[in-house]
Amino acid sequence: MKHFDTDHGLTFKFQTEVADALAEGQPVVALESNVITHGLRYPHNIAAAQDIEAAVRANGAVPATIFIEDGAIVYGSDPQRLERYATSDGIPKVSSRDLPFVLANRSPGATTVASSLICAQWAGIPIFSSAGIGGVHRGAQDNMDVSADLIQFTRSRVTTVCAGAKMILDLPLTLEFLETHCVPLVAYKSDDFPAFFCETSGLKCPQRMDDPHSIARAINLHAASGAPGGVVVTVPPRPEDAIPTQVAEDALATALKRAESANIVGPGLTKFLMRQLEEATGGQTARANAAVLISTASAAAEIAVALAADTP
Ligand code: PSU
Ligand code: MN
Repeated sequence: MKHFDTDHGLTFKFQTEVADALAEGQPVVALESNVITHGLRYPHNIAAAQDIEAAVRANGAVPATIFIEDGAIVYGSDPQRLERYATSDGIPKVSSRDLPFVLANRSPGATTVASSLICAQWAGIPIFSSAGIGGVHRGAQDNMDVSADLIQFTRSRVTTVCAGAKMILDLPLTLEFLETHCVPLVAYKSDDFPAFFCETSGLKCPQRMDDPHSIARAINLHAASGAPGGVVVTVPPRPEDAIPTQVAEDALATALKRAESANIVGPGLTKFLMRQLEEATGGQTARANAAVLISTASAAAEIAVALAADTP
């Protein structure tokens, strides 16, 4: 591990492999840890985290999973840390606004998309991969539940590669929000805005590109334009991993009713709905989730390789 203290009081700890790759300008892909603590169940979460890292490596980049621990931001996993985060019930989900408090308290935390983007930018990692981004929740017209992930895209100059957003969210409103906030959005080798593990969302992405070098060029031009924030790249699920949309919708209808009667709102809602879907589909959604994580991580690594080669 290599330690760095910044003049501003932040502490970074890098796995040697990550520090070396960054120092040499080699491609690195940042990854979130909330999917380990809150996204998937033990032991599937450990297996998925290892498979995601392997997919990044197989496509030529170095994975940097981000953890908050003992007042520091840690880049890169090791077997002990992975086991600890995967088995702990008490490690909280840390979004962007929670970061200063968790760091100040020196308590452990698992990063969401939003907080991972902040941490990635601090370390100079230009690209981040997640399976599903947070979005505008169903019923947001009344409850205003809009993920901080969407706001963070307008602030951090880091590219996010994802499989769109889960159908538990309101996907048309999520797309509207991204448009209003000028977030550059492009589908990789697809026309659709993907609905995570569903076959299709029925919605189109505003842009399509089929070549990682074209995407790298767009990322560099976005930065050169001086516009704030980062590009969002969507990757469709492989057809063999996708779940029929109606199966997921039926399970969700029940899950949403249960969430309402149990008064589950706010940061715990995503996890509650995911667990309900998993039970209702006999584990189908969790298996699809793991598969989608791998296809997004592979695409992120391809784009990271192009970006490392093409960035002026
Ligand atoms: N989407 C998923 N699974 C997840 C999340 C999103 O399919 O676990 C997590 C991600 O870490 C994402 C966060 O950044 O939930 C968004 O939470 P919220 O909607 O509370 O902002
Ligand atoms: Mn929310």
